Amino acid sequence: RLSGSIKVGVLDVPFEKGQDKSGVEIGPKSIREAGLIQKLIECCGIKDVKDYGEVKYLNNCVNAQVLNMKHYDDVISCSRELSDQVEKVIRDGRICLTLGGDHSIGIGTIHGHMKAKTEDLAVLWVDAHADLNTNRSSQSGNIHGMPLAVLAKELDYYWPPLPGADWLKCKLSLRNLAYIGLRSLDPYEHVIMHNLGIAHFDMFDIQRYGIDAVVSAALDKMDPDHNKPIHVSFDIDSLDPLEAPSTGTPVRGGLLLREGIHIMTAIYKTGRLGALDLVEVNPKIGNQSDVDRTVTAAMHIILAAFGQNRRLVKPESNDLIPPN
Ligand code: 4U7
Ligand code: MN
Ligand code: MN
Ligand code: MN
Repeated sequence: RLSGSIKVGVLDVPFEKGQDKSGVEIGPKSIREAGLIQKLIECCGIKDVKDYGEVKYLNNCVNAQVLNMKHYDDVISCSRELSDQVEKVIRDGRICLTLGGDHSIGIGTIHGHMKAKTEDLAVLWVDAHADLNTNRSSQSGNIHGMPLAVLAKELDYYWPPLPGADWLKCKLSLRNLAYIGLRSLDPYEHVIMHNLGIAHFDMFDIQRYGIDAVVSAALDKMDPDHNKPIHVSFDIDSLDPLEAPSTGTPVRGGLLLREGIHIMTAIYKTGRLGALDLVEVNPKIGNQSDVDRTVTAAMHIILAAFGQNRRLVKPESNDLIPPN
């Protein structure tokens, strides 16, 4: 089994300040309590899972403010610490699994991954949203809608000076980015996406071509030579709200869990997954059954990324005789 030799490091980021709703900070705890680490061992056959615990940060730029970026000082302080932690996990020879928290944490995880390996990462962003707003295009001021614009080399020029962000040195080339699951873009995000030619596969593409063809095409676009380390940032709101209701910005008409699992299985099979973020699970939204459904969906997504096999395989022995 391939996954036997994989080493994993798990990092919690109970961070909520990239958006307005309370509860997303307990997302990591809810996924852990559903048995994450044990399942990685039992369902994926991973022998080496190391728990790196919670990312804690000090707000070390309390006075820093940027127009239309809510809680900028907290986001930038947390991102910096997270970037260092992710770098450490990957330098330890592990695939870094980061549990959010809201999607502003993508700034820190991708930056840390680039520091540990190379700026030439392939990034797959699975989301209902593009998270490509700058402070000027954003209609909400919520930074969880901005992480890719913060990281993008090609958008550097659109930003005012960002105080306390001198550490943010690595930048992502948007040619290395592909989206799956998009269905709610702000007008300016769609303009940028088309002007810069960013690879994106929306729900229409999935319906028309099927999820298997869409993941292959996404992999080809973001990594034509199939040799880059892969970073997957999975926003649980990419799934249909019937599959994952407990999230802050649900959009109907989304991915089936089955499709989400297929994406992650395809990524696993590349053997090049370097880091996975699972974000935006909010256990304070909906009733207990909504929360359970959302958390188990997140679990299936994670386990597929680490090699859980859901195919029916031929039993090894014929000894089992059906009961009369
Ligand atoms: B998420 C939004 F306006 N685009 O910028 C914004 F629609 O990480 C939503 O993908 C962002 O969940 C959603 O606030 C951020 C809005
Ligand atoms: Mn997102
Ligand atoms: Mn989203
Ligand atoms: Mn388009």
